[in-house]
Amino acid sequence: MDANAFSLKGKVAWVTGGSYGIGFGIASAFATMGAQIVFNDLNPEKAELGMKAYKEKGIDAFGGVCDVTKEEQVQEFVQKIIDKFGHIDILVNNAGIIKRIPMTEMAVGDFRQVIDVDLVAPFIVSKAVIPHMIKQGHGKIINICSMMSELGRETVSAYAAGKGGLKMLTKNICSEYGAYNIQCNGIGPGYIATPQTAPLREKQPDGSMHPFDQFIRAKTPAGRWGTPEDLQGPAVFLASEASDFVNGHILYVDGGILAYIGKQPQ
Ligand code: NAP
Ligand code: GCO
Repeated sequence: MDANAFSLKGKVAWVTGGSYGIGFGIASAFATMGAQIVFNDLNPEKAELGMKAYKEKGIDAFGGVCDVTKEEQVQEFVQKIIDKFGHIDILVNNAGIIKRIPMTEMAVGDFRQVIDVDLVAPFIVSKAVIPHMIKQGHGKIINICSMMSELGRETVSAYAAGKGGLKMLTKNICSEYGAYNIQCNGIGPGYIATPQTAPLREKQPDGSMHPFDQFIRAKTPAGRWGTPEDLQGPAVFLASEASDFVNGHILYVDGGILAYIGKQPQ
């Protein structure tokens, strides 16, 4: 095996929604492996904060504001990347939202907004980037799926539908563009400690653990929440030449949740 199989030297990697959280963790690992980082955020202040955070880690990232649900903004942002760097080698469709509302109480607009960000946006962004990957003869797309690409739970109907759809979009991009040396895979994180899951980990008024916190620790053989750092190795693998014959695969990085019935009550 080539000793540089995991290197990302000379690659341009766009991580959508990469100002913090999982996206920032993955982008930081890509930078360590030599990639030029590009990221966007919906919110100018957060994009600013992201720039600062990358700088503090010594990463010269190219960042900007782009709403990934808006096709025109995405096309303009892709053109900015091509004008600046000439190519986009790696795309991570990371930007995502969740709304935890019982389905029968959920407004259609809320359902649509989650689907827009978690499923339609990866379609929009991939559709804008793939022609450039075809032209250059290679490309890596990594879609950030979820446990909810495989499992349901109360209050997350829109998110599960979006992430389930994202799993199949991943397989379809593999099917349609694998012939152009484009590999499209997913990463399915388990429960990761980021702002998105902060409400599920909040200490109770009496100082005890959030019931969901206890639940997840019992459902995870590792007995802990994951961190963005836990996703870095798998992401580098799927972004590098080491995975050139891996396509349409969802790599679950979940500490064993999907394999485990859950800790029996003591
Ligand atoms: P997060 O902390 O909520 O960060 C999400 C990022 O996406 C933020 O930077 C957010 O920007 C950005 N974003 C949202 N809507 C956007 C839009 N329309 N255009 C551009 N950027 C947008 O989430 P996270 O926990 O890091 O999760 C990242 C991804 O992993 C998501 O797809 C999530 O569904 C998935 N995931 C998370 C977990 C977990 O346990 N945390 C597990 C499995 C999968 P703003 O801050 O400006 O809103
Ligand atoms: C939830 C959580 C999960 C995680 C993640 C699990 O409310 O159940 O937010 O959805 O974000 O997707 O893989």
